[in-house]
Parts: sequence; C-alpha cells; structure tokens
Amino acid sequence: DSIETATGDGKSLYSGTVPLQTTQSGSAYQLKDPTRGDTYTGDAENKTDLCFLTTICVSRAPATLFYDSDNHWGSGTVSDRSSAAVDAQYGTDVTWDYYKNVHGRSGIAGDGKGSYNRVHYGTNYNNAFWDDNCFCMTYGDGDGTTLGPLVALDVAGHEMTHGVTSKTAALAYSGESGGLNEATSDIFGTLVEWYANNASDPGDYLIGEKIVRSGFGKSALRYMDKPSKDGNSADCWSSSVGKLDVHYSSGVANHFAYLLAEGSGAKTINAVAYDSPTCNGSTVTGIGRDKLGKIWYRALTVYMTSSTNYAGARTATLNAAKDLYGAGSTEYNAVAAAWSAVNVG
Ligand code: ASN
Ligand code: ZN
Ligand code: CA
Repeated sequence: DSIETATGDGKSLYSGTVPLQTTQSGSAYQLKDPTRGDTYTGDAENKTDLCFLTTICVSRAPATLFYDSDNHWGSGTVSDRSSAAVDAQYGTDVTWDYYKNVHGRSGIAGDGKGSYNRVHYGTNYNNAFWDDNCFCMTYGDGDGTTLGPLVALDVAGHEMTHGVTSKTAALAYSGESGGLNEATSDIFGTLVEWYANNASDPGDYLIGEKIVRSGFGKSALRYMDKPSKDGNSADCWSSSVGKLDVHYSSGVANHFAYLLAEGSGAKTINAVAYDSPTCNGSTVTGIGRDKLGKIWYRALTVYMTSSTNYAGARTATLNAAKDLYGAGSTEYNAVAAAWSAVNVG
C-alpha cells in the first residue's frame, strides 16, 4: 500500500475541532504525523505497565495505533475512544511546534525524533506521565468525578517538558531542584497553551483547568499568580521549601514566572482574574510571556544542572537575560526584581 501524509481533522474533548496531519495507508488513515517525527497516538486498552525501578518492565500497556476510515477523527465526547486520542495527538503537535518555532528545538530530545502517546491507560487513572525509557507519554481517563481525561493542552505541554528537562538540565526530582523541574513543566505547559491560541482552551496561568471536575473542589490543579491558592504550594522561598513535595515547592518559581511575565497586582486576562502579591511588598513590572519563555529556556538548556537550587535558578536566569538582552537591561532588572519578590536573593 502507498503511504503518504494526509490532512484530516478531529473533534477533541477540550480544544474543539483541530487539524491533524496523519498517515494514509491504503484506504485507511493512521493517527501518526510524518511532519512531526512520526509522532503517533495509540490505545493503552485500559492496561497498565508493570515496571521496577522504572527501567525494568515485566509488561507494558500497549499503544495500539488509532485508525480512521475518513480522516475525520473523534466525536468530542468520551463515549468515543478516539476523542481523547485527538487531544493527545494535538497536544504533541502544539508542543512540537512550540519548541521548534519558538526555541529552534526539534523534538523533545532535539534530534528530530517524535514521541508517542498512549491514552486510556488503566482504569479511572488520575494522572499522566512522561517516561524517558519509552520516550512516550501516557494519559489516564481520570475517575470522572475529580478529574476527567488528562489530555488537555497544558497537561500535555507539562508532561512532555519533563522529557526536555531530562535531556537538558536534568534537574533532580527532589528538593529545590525538583521544585524547579516541576515549575519548568508548569511554565512551558502554560506557554504551550498560550502558543496554541485555541478558542476552546485559551491561554491562562492555571494548570489543569480543563481536566478538573466538580468533585475536585478547586478550579485548577495549580495557580501560577498565587500558588498558595491550591492550599499546598509555596508563594515565597524559605529555607524549608525544599522539604515540600516537588509539585508544591514549584510554587516559588511559578510565582516568579507569573510576576516576570505579567507583573504584580490584580489583572484580568482572557476573562480570568489574577492577583499576584509579592512577598516583599515590592511592585514588579512584567516583560511579557515571550521573554519569560526565552529566558527560562536559555537558563534551562545552558546554565541549570541537576543540582540547581533556587539561588542557582536566580543566577541562571540572570545569566540568560544578560546573554539575550544585556546586563542592566530592563529584562535583566525585571528578572532580579521578580526573584527578589519571591524571596530569592
Ligand atoms: N503528572 C505527574 C507530573 O508530571 C507525574 C509525574 O511524573 N510525577 O508531575
Ligand atoms: Zn510534572
Ligand atoms: Ca492552563
């Protein structure tokens, strides 16, 4: 059979109808994108991995490639197994495009190779994760009362950014470096969501706002403007912040990132109200999301290492801002001010 790239579309769960580049194989289409390193999406068939020490796997859930007969995928509802696959494939597409077009990085490892997605992992599985060993993404369907399918854009960008971090700074996943690892995923997950410019899932500074259900009791998993809104995360650095779970110690860097992009105080963007008080009573003026992304990416890929802590992240981002905009530039001074505003330095 002849194999060629085809343009189709899909009805997603969270992002409306989205374009999809697929692979035509004879009279059917595969959910596999030759324009983005053959990134593909398969069905885990509600199975789970059985692995030890993460690397030794006795068995792995499958990634049975999705097929479609007319290249119009999904129905936009969970009753159809291919709808979550549309979101997952779209999430990899936007994440690929963000890193390629904004940072000149070709694929998660920077070598042009695509990754793959598994959807419908396990039963009522309330998580999603990147795995360096399979170079793949895995998404649960959620339990339906606290979380729905975890395939939203910011979650996809968050998880795949763990792969980027692993290939670059390799921030150790505990203590302060673990918080920086998690914040790196929240920052780029958020920038991926903004980059998508999708009317059904507009950009915001919330993490997971599309996947939470009423039983979760909060409007999002995490809040970058004021991380303590989740009830657990730290807004400000203190000497004990490294003792928190990495998803909560990330709050300090998420708060820094919000302040650097948007500045302190109250504002409403895309109908979401934010209020970001500083920890030291200062006023911070933002320099915008694009510069936040440039500075954090250069800090991550050039200056941070596996043991970088919050003090080191301040130095790394200042070095990045110096390279990009000059010492003493508005941007350099804003980085310093935003870190001071979260009690770092
Ligand atoms: N969803 C979790 C996260 O990305 C899973 C993990 O890998 N820790 O933080
Ligand atoms: Zn994470
Ligand atoms: Ca979001």
